[in-house]
Amino acid sequence: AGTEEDQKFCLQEVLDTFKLCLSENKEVYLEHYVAGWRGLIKFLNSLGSVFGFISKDAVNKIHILVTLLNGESGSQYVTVQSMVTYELENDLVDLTKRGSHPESGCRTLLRLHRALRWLELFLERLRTSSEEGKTSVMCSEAYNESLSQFHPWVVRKAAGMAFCMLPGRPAFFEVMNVGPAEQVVAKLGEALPLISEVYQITEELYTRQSLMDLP
Ligand code: 1PX
Repeated sequence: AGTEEDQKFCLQEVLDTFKLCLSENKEVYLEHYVAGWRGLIKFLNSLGSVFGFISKDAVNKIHILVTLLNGESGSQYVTVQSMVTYELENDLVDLTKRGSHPESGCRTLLRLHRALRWLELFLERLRTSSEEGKTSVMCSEAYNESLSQFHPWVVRKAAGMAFCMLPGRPAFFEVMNVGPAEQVVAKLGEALPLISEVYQITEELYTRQSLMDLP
C-alpha cells in the first residue's frame, strides 16, 4: 500500500469533497478544501513525474494548512472565514512584505485559491472541447489567463514545458475514471458550479479583507 497520493484518482471523489466544502451559511470548510486539492494532486501524480515540481509545491501548501488545522489553534481554522479572522486579529499574517509569518494560512491558501481559478478555466475548456481538442492548449490558455501572472518567468517556462507532456483528451478522460466521455462531460458540468462557488466566496472574502496581494 502506498500513500494516499499514489492511489487511483476518481473525479467523483473530488466532486464529493467540493460539495462538502460549503457550510449552510456559505463558509468554506478548510478540511474539505484541502481534501479536494489532495484528490486533484492524485490526478496530477498519475500523469507522471514531469509534473512532480507542481505537485510538490501543492503538497507543501496542503501540508502547511493541515498542520495549522491539527495544531493548538486548530479550532480557529475550521473555515476559511474563521482562519482569516483569527490570523488577522492576532497579527499572524505578513501583509506587505515577507517577515515573521512566511507560512500563514492566509497567504498559503491564497496560492491554492489562485490555482483554483486556473482549474475552473481549464475544466470549463475541457468540458466544452471537441474530441480533437488538445489538453495542452486548453491547459496553457487557462494558465495564461490566470495563475501565470503570479509566477516568475522560470516557473512559467517550466509549466509551459510540462503542459506539452499532457496526454491527449481521450487518455486524460480515461484517467478521470468516471466512464465514457459523455459521462466525464456530465460530471465536469456538475463539478464546475461547485468549484466556481467556492472560488467566488473566497475571492470576495479576500478582496473585502484586502488580502489579494499577500507576499
Ligand atoms: C480533473 C483534472 C484536474 C487536474 C488537476 C490538476 C491539479 C493541479 C494542481 C496544481 C496546483 C498548483 C499550485 C500552485 C501554487 C503556486 O502558484 N505556487 C507558486 C507560488 O508559491 P510561493 O509559496 O512561492 O508564493 C510556486 O512558485 C509554484 C511552483 C510550482 C509551479 C506551479 C505551476 C502551476 C501550474 C498549474 C497547472 C497544473 C497542470 C496540471 C495539468 C493537469
